[in-house]
Amino acid sequence: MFDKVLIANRGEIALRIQRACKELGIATVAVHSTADADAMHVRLADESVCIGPPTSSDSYLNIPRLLAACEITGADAVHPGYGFLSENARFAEILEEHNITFIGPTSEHIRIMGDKIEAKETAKRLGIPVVPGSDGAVKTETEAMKVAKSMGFPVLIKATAGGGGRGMKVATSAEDLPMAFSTARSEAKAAFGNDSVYIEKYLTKPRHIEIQVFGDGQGNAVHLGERDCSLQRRHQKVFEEAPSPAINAAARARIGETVATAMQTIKYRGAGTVEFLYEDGEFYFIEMNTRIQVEHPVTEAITGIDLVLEQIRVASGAGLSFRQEDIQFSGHAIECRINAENPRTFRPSPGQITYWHPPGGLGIRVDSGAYQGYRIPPYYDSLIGKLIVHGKTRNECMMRLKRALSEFVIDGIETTIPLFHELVRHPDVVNGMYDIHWLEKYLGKS
Ligand code: MV4
Repeated sequence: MFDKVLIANRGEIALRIQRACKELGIATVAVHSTADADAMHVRLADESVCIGPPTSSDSYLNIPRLLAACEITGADAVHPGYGFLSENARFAEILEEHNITFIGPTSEHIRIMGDKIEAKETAKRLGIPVVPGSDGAVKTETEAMKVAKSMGFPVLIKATAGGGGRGMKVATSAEDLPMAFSTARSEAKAAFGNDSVYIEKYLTKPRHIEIQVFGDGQGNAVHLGERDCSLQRRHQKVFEEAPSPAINAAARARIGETVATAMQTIKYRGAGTVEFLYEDGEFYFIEMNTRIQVEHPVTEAITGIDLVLEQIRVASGAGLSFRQEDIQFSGHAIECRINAENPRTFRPSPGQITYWHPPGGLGIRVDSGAYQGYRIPPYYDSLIGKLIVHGKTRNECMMRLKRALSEFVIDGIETTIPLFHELVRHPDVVNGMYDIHWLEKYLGKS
């Protein structure tokens, strides 16, 4: 096992990773920007290194500075968390070149999944169902028109280097296509420095359902069920739950086994998430994330497995501590992302938390780096905490969530808590009847 892990991240996930390290008896190194000197992840770490100014590119994204922090502290592994350098294949490669373990998949798997065409081709070859679409990149408008007409409108033009919803354009009809195609290309070029695009049949009312996977890098791999993350705004997830209200045990086992088998074939290592759109009873692969995700605690709640601890174990070569048949799904879990934002406009609301009272009691978990008196800096994402609630049934989980939300007090800044009070009372949310467009429609109406 590692002696010392450097955590190349901030906020609640840095704390989450520290907790796993502590339980494994591993010393922790926090890195931070000057804006995060008072952050909880710095206070609780065994050691800390200031790596630069607030701007992420000069601190949390700065590879030379992170390497220097590893060298100074003698860390033998790095956990990247989510965001920042977590899906940077070059970072993983550089660490390995310096004999520091990257706690994550191989740089090659990160690279493949970062290229959305390669990811989709890989998925298809492995027997994972994919969205009908072009065979790879589409280079000309003529070709785009041919592909679109053969599968029928509407179609969606996606950036090969995109992901997470950036660089997509819908074409409703043949008249729309030339404009959508050229806009998609120029936006892709501007955003990613790469104008490669591909085309898919546009699914109009899907749910976003993702499968959590785990591999040991030796050909053993399992699935840990799904999370339904359909409630999103501008590609930011807001509310996630497991299991999905839309699928049954048979559908779960079928897609889960397909994905687990695929991960065995490629000898995937560590935690991964395979994202699907789910419409009319069918799953369609869209992308794979090669990192731990924000919403991983809902899977932890229903499986009892510590996913971050397992990432560290696997990276150290200890292997998976469970087999597929050991995984039992129990009850229902929901996560609400508490952002420092106005709950209607979503305008960020950085500043000092003058009062902080998190909820407690059976089935409640709060993952947060915030505390009373903490000043939320304006430089990073506005996630200040996650409320994760577990219950025996979805109904018990919802009742418990309402209760927990009513206990949660955060003063001094605006938060998204009032939005959750509304959502847990809306019949469509109560009944699990929502798709990926539901939340934006709701916010537009109210
Ligand atoms: C789609 C789609 C409909 N049809 N692909 C957006 C994020 C990126 N991961 C893929 N996305 C979508 N791909 C086809 N063929 C609709 C979306 C989409 C979406 C997906 C998941 C969650 C929220 C979304 C919001 C808008 C669009």
